[in-house]
Amino acid sequence: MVQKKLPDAERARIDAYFRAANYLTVGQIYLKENPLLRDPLSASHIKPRLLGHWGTSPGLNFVYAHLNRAIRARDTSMLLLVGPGHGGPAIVANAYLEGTYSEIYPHVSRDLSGLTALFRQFSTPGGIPSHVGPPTPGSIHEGGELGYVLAHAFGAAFDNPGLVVVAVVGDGEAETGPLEGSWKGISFLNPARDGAVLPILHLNEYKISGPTVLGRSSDEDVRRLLEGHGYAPRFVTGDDPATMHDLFAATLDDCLDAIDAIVQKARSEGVRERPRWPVLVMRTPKGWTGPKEVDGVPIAGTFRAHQVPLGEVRTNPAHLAMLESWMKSYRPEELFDDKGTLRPELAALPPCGERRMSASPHANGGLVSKPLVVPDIERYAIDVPAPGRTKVESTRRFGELMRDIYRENPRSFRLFCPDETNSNRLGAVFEVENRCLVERTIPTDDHVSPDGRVMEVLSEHNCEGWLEGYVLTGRHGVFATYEAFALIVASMTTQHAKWLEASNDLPFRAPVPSLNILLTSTCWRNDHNGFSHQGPGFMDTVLSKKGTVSRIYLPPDGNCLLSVADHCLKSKNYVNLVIIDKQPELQWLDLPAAREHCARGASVWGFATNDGGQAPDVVLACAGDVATLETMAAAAWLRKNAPGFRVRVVNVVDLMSLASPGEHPHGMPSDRFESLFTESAPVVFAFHGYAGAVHQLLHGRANPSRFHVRGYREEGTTTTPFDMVVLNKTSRFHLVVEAIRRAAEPPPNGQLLIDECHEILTRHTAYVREYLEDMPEISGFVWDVP
Ligand SMILES: Cc1ncc(C[n+]2csc(CCOP(=O)(O)OP(=O)(O)O)c2C)c(N)n1
Ligand SMILES: [Mg+2]
Repeated sequence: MVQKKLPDAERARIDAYFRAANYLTVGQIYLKENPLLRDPLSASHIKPRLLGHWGTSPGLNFVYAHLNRAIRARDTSMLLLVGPGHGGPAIVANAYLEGTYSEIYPHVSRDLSGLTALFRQFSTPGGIPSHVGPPTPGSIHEGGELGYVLAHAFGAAFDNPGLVVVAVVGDGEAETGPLEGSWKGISFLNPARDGAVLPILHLNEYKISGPTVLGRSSDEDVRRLLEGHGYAPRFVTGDDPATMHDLFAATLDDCLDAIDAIVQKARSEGVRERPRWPVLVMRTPKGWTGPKEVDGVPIAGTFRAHQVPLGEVRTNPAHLAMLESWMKSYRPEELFDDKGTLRPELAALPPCGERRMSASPHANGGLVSKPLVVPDIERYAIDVPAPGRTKVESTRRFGELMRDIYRENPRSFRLFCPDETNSNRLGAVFEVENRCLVERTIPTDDHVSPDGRVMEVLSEHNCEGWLEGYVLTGRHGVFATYEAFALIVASMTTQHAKWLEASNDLPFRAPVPSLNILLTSTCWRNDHNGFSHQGPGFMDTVLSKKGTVSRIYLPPDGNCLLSVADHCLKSKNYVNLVIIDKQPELQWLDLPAAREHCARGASVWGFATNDGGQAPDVVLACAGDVATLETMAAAAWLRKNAPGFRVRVVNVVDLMSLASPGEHPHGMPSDRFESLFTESAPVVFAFHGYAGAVHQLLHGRANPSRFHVRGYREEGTTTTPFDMVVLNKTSRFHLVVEAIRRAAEPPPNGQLLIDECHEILTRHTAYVREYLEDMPEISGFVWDVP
């Protein structure tokens, strides 16, 4: 049991600071003027709409004041991530008290007019949102969608050896799947080369209107749970601020001492086993220091404190009086001087400069980011002497590129993957890096070490969250995952995209490296698996995000993948989604042609086109590697069987190039769009994902009803590659039939060809069921058109 006491003067100062933060929190929620209550409070001072969360805020203010003390005492570089990000006014209050807020937003000055602006802007139109978010200095974590705070904290700590990342976890948040899974981060945190993560589990006993599991669990059960996760918990419980200041300060010191000891040991002796990292469990009442009872109903310490405890202050004089006395209970006259400026003895409590958590450069990762060194992709280029003749596993070359990126950027690049690095043909990275695991390893393990930087954890939430934390603090990485299971983190990616969208409007936020997601093991070629592994829907999530941040690439082959990867890895502030399968596939373009094609986003493949530069009878368009293969096979079949039929092949690698320029910055202007797709020719479009995505993008283009899109339509099982495209009516023969049917002038033998296609499809179905593999003329297809 820790018993150390703070000196009286220091305790009083911390308490005053805590009161100041609480005062500013309440003021933000309620007031639009009269910030220091120098006039008697009246209904006209109150905002018409009261929007915000009080309940979690005093706990956050308490933690913040104590972290400040510890930072000063120890000269620690600390980052604070707030899981219950709905406590936005608390974190804004602290950034204001530290001066950072006024440095970034000069109109929110450290005086009466600034206080008025601070209060007025909160949760109001044209102001700031109610949650911690991009506008909040010092934050990399919004905490709007609960569950990711620990994953982000570990991502921020990786390769950041001087940093302590404190992560406040709400007890409601602790009920989420992602949070429960993210305690495992310590099994991947190497104290010799990484920073530390100190979770503060805040048991205020409630979520919105009901109790929490851990809030109602005994200390003993909570202790056992956290010990089972590998931590050494310390408890701080109480509701009397004076006692709590002593207890919390001593316990925090104890935690930070434990972290120092772990780090020092690891750095002098090496890492032999997973350390037992501290975790601080804090039990304080929800809505601590706020109204105890309103209209005979208990508030503080209950779920009713979650949002706005006094709802009728504009209309109910009793409520108004309660608000006034509540705010005055913090004794603002002792905290702010005549001008409305924080008194100097309190302004001296937080650390200075970049040690202020609200001014940490790590929370504005673009400031500390160094450009990624990407070797010349020429080294990995696939030799393509003629298109469509040789098969190569495209992702293997990307793995080789990443191997050398690891070499060139040993402390600022990581690959995150749910244990599919090898299966996704990215295994070249193991030539230079091991899998990271800070647990027992045994001789039969393959490339596993506490020093490894290939982050394999079977949790898409952790992979995504770690990468988000890593890039938001300025480093670089890739998340590679099975296409179908990317949907598990569709919501996280959405939140990250929103973060970037909002950051784009904030000049103080320096651009951060992009979030790169590689989807492989795609729906079309999930050979070992089946229907459950066939789902291209993640693309639709990224498609719906703003053009300023979202990018989707469907490289048709390995050299295009290299070109796209080179671009994505060097880019900033985007969510880059790259989709390509890992299986051996025909290669179409040599590297110079691939570079040119990718730069254009979409182009006519002249070698596959026989329209002689004139209006074609049909355009065969494609996006995605398997879609490209089927399209090319359809073009070849038509060239052989209907030589006079003029076919143009258009390949789309940058999906967003299909959009109108007003919708997406990559959108092609109409003249270029029409130079590819013509104004009126029918277009048969073979697509990697669900057809609706292409239709959505084509909205506003000339004559969009001439586009006939074939894509994945929820048909599938464990079957042959060609059977998959047949089941989804996207096979080369389906494309041929569609082309002939849609053409204004079909070939003279059109009906015969259609009959023949149906006959081949019937034969295919019988063949695969009898021989359990694709017909040789299908699997052996190569581009042999003269
Ligand atoms: C994933 C997710 N589900 C639901 C919500 C709605 N929500 C907002 S706050 C809250 C309660 C949070 O409880 P807790 O984490 O204990 O925070 P605190 O008690 O400190 O407010 C909920 C359920 C959310 N923000 N995110
Ligand atoms: Mg709670």
